[in-house]
Amino acid sequence: MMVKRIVANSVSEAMELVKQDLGNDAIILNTRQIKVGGLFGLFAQKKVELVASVEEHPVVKTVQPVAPQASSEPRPIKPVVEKRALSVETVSPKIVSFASRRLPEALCAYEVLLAEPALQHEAEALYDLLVSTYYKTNDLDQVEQVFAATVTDSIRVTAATSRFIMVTGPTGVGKTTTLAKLAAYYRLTKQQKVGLITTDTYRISAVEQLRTYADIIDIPLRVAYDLQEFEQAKVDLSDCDVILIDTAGRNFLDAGYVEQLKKRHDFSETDVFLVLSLTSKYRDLEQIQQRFDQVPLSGFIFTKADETIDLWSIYGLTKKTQLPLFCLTTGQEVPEDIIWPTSAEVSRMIVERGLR
Ligand SMILES: Nc1nc2c(ncn2[C@@H]2O[C@H](COP(=O)(O)OP(=O)(O)OP(=O)(O)O)[C@@H](O)[C@H]2O)c(=O)[nH]1
Ligand SMILES: [Mg+2]
Repeated sequence: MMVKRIVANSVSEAMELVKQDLGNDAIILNTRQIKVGGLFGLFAQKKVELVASVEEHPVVKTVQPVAPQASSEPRPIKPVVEKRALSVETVSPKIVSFASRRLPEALCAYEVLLAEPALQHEAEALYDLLVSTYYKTNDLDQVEQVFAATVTDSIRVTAATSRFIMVTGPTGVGKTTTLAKLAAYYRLTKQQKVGLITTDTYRISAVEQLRTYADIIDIPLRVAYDLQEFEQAKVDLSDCDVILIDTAGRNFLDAGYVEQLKKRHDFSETDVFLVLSLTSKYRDLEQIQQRFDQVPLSGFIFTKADETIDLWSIYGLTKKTQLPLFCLTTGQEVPEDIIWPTSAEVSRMIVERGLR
């Protein structure tokens, strides 16, 4: 491997020199800003030092037939191997690898991000974006901005537009707690008439948990043990502006139940949000999303953002499913630990947490 150190006025100028000297196959091992010249640290010029390498392949030259010499013995024709001069300092290269490709060392903070399971389908495109932006601008702040803007473009957010809001999702992710936060938001902040229905009657404590919140917020709660009672509960709450429905995750994994529910409830007037915990592994979340896809989903609620620094599942799942984000929950406190970020805000959270 031939390694070369180049000092130039800018990264783009250095890149051009690398291309000229080592060709298009050269790999950038390291870049850094250096100061050249000056006296006692004064008047030094800012330069860019770039270290690049290329695999050394012998260059085989076509050899012209040699005219026969005076001697009678014919000379064997040998290929001439031209060795390229190694007019460089030997350096110990710092390589940041991403799969078979390398990121410039200045971008090493992104290496962890690109290895994220939630980014696996996008990693190559994001890699190209990072490297080209870095070499174009030589400015890490701009790289971060362009990266965040790409993430922003992929995340849609939505407001709930229907009178019925139903939460579904696996056990223990925070469905009931989130529903209580939503109830408080619509009742106290938006001053709307709110009703609660729970169809999660598998555990006594589940009903009691919601009843406690309903009492504190001072809103009516109906408990529906079957689909008939569910229909009656809707009639009872017909004067409410918003009706929030808690469910038991297991019901939505039962195809028979979902078929019956679809016959008795008009989903076109319901926003169904899949509640997922950000503490779960991305691959598990992908599977859960597919299993809960039996009713038309309006979007995601992601919970427990306070318990992880890794928010990439939001990006991965919203991009993959094209479903929007409704809200994020950030702690156990009802009603305060819930936010409705814009696409830009949530992408900033994702990128900043990933890079710090
Ligand atoms: N740290 C943290 N904990 C949360 C958050 N949301 C809910 N929890 C906690 O998660 C636990 C489960 O919350 P629940 O609301 O009962 O979850 P669920 O999905 O209704 O659970 P099941 O009804 O049993 O399926 C409780 O201890 C909540 O306080 C959150 O945003 N952050
Ligand atoms: Mg619950």
